Amino acid sequence: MSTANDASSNASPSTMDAQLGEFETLEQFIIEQEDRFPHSTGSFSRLLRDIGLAAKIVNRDMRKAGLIDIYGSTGETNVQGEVQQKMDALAHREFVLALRRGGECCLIGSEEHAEAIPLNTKVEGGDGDYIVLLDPLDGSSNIDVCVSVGTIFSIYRLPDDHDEEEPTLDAALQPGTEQVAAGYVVYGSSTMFVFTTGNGVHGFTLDPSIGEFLLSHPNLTTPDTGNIFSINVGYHHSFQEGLRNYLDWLQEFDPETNRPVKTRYIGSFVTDFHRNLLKGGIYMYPATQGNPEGKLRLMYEANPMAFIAEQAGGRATDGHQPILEKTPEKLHQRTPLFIGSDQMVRRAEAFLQGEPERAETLKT
Ligand code: P6P
Repeated sequence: MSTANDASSNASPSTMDAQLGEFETLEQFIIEQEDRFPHSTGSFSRLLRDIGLAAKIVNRDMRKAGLIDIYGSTGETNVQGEVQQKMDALAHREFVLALRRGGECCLIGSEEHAEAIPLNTKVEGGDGDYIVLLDPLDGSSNIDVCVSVGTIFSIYRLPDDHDEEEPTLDAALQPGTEQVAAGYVVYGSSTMFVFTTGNGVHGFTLDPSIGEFLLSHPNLTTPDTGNIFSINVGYHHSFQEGLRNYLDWLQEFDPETNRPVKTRYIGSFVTDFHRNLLKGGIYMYPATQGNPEGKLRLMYEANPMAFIAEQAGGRATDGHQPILEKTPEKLHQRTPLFIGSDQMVRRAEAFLQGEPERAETLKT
């Protein structure tokens, strides 16, 4: 089975379209993986199918953003107090519809909805064993200026001691280590679906000509170090001293240790994360004056991306503890986030904890 990476570089565009049987579809891959997924009854495969369907619909509408009325804001503010973009509301609606119709999800937590959304899955004859937490469209303020954005999702099992017919929020408030799957969709120069179930990270590229996500990046791993750091340096005045020292270290001139390190920050977490995952790098959103707990949300941004980062050989921390081990208390709680290449995140931690000398044995 080839992947896009194997495709001949001199192939003409017409032959670059998938030939039947040349690539593995997302659905085929998930079904193949089923025997590696505990308690698999096909329900999980159908759940990922539902998420993939919603992503294709969001992708379709996003690619026409300048032609249909989805630029700009709805005039509402979401539970975060942020102006809701029209595309935020559309994406939220598509994912809720797909999950409700699919019947495998019993509870949704969404950035775009203050409360958890129970689905009467059991009552309507579905399996409904899964909980999905999601940021339907991260970075949506970038849509009006044609900058890549993304969807992030996290999947948990409904705990056995919870009412299947009336699941409540506390069933969703599980530490990141309990995730059964996590993934993101990046709507960029191409549209990719990247996910893990704890057996490595796998990337699928959408072939719009057949409407299928095709396996293009099997067993994705991230370099253990890199030469990119992503942070909004505009908040430098409010960074803690250890972080300022780390940023100064990254920008010192020392060719022997591959410094200065480049900065790349486009204000779209999924896109910054995806680039750093493939090339090596670190994304940081620390506590700031405006966001004293950090800006990124634990349950549907930090946790799913931390699961992916760790499965790809990277690392994710709040500066003091692994993201996945944090005990959640609220659906929309925020956390400081340092995520990416293992050696870069470890060095950041050493500086943040006031022990920069601890980093001397680390790769740059
Ligand atoms: P700032 C988008 O709103 C987002 O949640 C992330 O996608 C992005 O990395 C960050 O916020 C940008 O925030 O404060 O740098 O504009």
